[in-house]
Amino acid sequence: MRLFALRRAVGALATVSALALAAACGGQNETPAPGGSLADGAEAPRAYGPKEAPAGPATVEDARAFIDRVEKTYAELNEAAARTYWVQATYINYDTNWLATQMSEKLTQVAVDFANETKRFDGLDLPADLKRKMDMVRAGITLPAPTAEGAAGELAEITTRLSAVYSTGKIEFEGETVPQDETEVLMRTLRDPAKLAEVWTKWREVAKAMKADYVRLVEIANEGARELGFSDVGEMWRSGYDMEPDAFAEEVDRLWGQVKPLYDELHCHVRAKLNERYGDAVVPLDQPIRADLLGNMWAQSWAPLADIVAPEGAGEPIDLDALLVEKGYTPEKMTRTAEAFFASLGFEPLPETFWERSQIVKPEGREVVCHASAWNLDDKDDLRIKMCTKVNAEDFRTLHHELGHNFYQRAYKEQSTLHRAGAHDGFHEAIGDMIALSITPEYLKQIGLIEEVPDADADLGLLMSRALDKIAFLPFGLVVDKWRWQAFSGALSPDQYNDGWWALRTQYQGIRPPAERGADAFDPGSKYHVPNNVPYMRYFLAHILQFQFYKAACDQIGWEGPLHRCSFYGSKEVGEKFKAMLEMGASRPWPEALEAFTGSRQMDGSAVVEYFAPLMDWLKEQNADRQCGW
Ligand code: X8Z
Ligand code: ZN
Repeated sequence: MRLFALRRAVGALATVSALALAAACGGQNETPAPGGSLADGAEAPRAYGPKEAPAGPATVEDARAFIDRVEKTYAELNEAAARTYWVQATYINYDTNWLATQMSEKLTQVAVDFANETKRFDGLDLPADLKRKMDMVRAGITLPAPTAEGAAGELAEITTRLSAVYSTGKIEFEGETVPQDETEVLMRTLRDPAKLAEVWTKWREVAKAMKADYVRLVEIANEGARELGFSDVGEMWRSGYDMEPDAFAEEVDRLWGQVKPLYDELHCHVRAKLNERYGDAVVPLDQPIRADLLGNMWAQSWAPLADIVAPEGAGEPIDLDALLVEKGYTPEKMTRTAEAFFASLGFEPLPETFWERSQIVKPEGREVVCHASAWNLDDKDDLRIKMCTKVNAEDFRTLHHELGHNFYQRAYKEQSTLHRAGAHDGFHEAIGDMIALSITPEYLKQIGLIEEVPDADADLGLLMSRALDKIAFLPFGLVVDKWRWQAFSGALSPDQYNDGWWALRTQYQGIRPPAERGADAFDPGSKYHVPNNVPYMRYFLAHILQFQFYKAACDQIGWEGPLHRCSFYGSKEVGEKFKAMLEMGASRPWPEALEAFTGSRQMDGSAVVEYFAPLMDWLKEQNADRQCGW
């Protein structure tokens, strides 16, 4: 659910930047509420709205007083909102949906009122810091509503409904009712193309019901964006990066250009190996790859294909899935292991309440949002994750990802309310992933998961596994919001939504649906972040940044070997510098935060290229006689 949101927040949904704090990652989340009576939907949300404008032109002092009021309001609202959304996400039912809808409506109204009030200060020559906060208040709402009576309420109902449809969606497969999170397991483990197509297609039946709501959501939120002076919601989303929105769109294309050659080689090799396995009829060599064959519901990570595409003679790849099971890891032990990595860098351990209050495994007997998220419910120390953890390598990495959000949230808690967020949202998504890049064989030996570090011959296998996860993701990370930007701008009309989605999927990822999609399909809705309104370009940026951070950390420890073998586990020196960047939160433009840790003010894909260089050489040899492309 989530509703509106201000965007700088951490991952997830909504809220005002400021508000945003509570949850990271996708969750429903975050945000604040008016003290008390959550259940009283009729209660005057406008109490938090604009005050009467004072007579005469606004002054810098007025602007400062306004921002103080905004920050104070959000600080108050955050906790009740976060607790409301937490309860709803961990126990979805009629009443918690009702509560979340009320909260969402109020928060949207508050945020939109404040955003509109910033117009009083247009044209004033404000100090840079105040100007930046003013921009955050104006542009930081993920889904604004127009001020018209009833609009925020309608939007809140829609977003709550979309979110619930996704998280409670189920399919019938081989006589069983399969919930959303288990459909993901089927896509990872099945190897029969007919069954894969069945699960893939049935999950997308669930999304069809979202289309009408989504069309209306776009209309309402665009109207809200226009009242605030943006051309549409997509432009608002692109304006949260300390640069012009058009420059941001060019920036992501520049970064994609740096890494695309790697994706093209990987695609070519994977298609050839799938062709060997499934034959020409299922995997023709001159066409995009069938999306359901790639080991993931959305073809966003292909890691489960490691055994099919592994370089021959590169030694047995480390099977982390099997090792975790063999060594008796539980979801809690996996979480404690991830925490221990952060502790090894000098971060304080997580509070006891984290262990008491988190949802680490899926509870029995009630509906929950399984998609992983990380929360700070009181903007102080009430840190939690919400996952439906299974004992496997993917969830082990996701636990590091989520704890990265939690440690970031705690690091910037002393900042002023509007600055309690990532330097930009891609930073927030990159922190835990950067740590997880240090899960090298050497590290696995240090923590007792393996006895012997495989020799260098095994490196190609390791790099292939990583590429199936990280390189395969890159174009997907671009496509989700390229599609939403087009939907919000009107470049795609509602009757073109699905074809436009597949045009982008084919153009960037080189994939196609297993069969023709019907006119009523709404395939973007099959991905959590669309019905939950979590902007997605942050993950593309994070997949670039995490390698940039990782390389900087490896430089700091004086690592001289191949980049992919570096682990900075245990380095207090890296920890100190990393903490310094995290503590900045959103207090400075992001290039300053990046510079503080890496020495560079530019996002840069060259660390990705360096990391995968040995694999790139190998892929080029493999592909030399193949016809690549689609
Ligand atoms: O949504 C997430 C996190 C929460 S912020 C689990 N991720 C994206 C996804 O699952 O699609 C992490 C990687 C990309
Ligand atoms: Zn995240």
